[in-house]
Amino acid sequence: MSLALLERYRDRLPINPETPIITLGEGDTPLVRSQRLERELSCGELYFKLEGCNPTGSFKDRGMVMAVAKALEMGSNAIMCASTGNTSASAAAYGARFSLETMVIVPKRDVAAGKLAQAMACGARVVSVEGNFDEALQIVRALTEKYPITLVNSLNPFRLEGQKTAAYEIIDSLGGPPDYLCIPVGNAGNITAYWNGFSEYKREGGSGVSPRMMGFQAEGSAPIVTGRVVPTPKTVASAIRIGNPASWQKALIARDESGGLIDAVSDEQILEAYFMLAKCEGIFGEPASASSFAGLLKMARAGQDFTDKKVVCVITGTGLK
Ligand code: AN7
Repeated sequence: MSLALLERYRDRLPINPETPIITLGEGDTPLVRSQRLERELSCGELYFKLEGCNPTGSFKDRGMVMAVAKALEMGSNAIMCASTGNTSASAAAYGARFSLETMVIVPKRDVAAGKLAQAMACGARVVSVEGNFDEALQIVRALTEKYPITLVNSLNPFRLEGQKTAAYEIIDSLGGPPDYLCIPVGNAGNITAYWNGFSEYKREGGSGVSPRMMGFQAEGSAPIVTGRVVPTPKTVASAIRIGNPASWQKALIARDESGGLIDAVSDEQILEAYFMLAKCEGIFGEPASASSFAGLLKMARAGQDFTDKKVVCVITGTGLK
């Protein structure tokens, strides 16, 4: 049996003797080297971090286990989040397992049925609201300020602390950080968390280099790229259909400190990448996840040279939902 994520990275996480070391088997996900796409893109080394292998099928479990451990430590008995789907599935699973009442607020339209099924099967109270994710998050913020319920969206700092463990796993697998990290951007919590992980490693003297953080939003939901809130975000990648990211400013810091970029990819580019990953590599992630590879493809086609570079694309969630 491998150690629980919270145990393995205990020294780097906000864990004290009162924090329960809980687990549902999250983390320790595969970092798989490309068989074909790295040649097609003339990329030195290309890897995919398969976060869909987490217990509820997405990277959210890394942050949720930390946030729920802290909620338990503080004696909370209820958790709540707004979600485009995966966060609600994760909150519901950890809530069920660790006896917390779980409430999730989701947009009425276009949340993947499999994600809602997970939340309902785990006994969460699911409320759909007329409106999009950003409006659902406003409701959750207001309710958790007023009532003794722990907010488990990535505004909860413990979520980002847990999620940074993925950066450490990549460093451990490669023996150091990659040159580029390509990652989907929705609420921008994950890009922030990875950057925190890589920067902490560097500060501790781990390595002189840190990866350029390459974040990708969907064209119809690209507020960070355009610099404007998107009132009615649109994209086939429902997980990242977010018009006003909670970690917007932190994502800009990650981009600028790392010498990276945050760009947009179209729905056609996302779907092309989604099928290429499946057909060429046997990797079936959800459309939002494919935006990381879609972004890399876009850069390579625009002539950016990756011949002696190590690139990691984060595949944030399974395609099975
Ligand atoms: C598969 O579940 O926001 O930039 O409410 O499910 O950290 O928001 C999901 C986001 C990427 C974007 N890939 O990550 C939610 C939610 C998948 C996702 C993202 C999400 P962030």
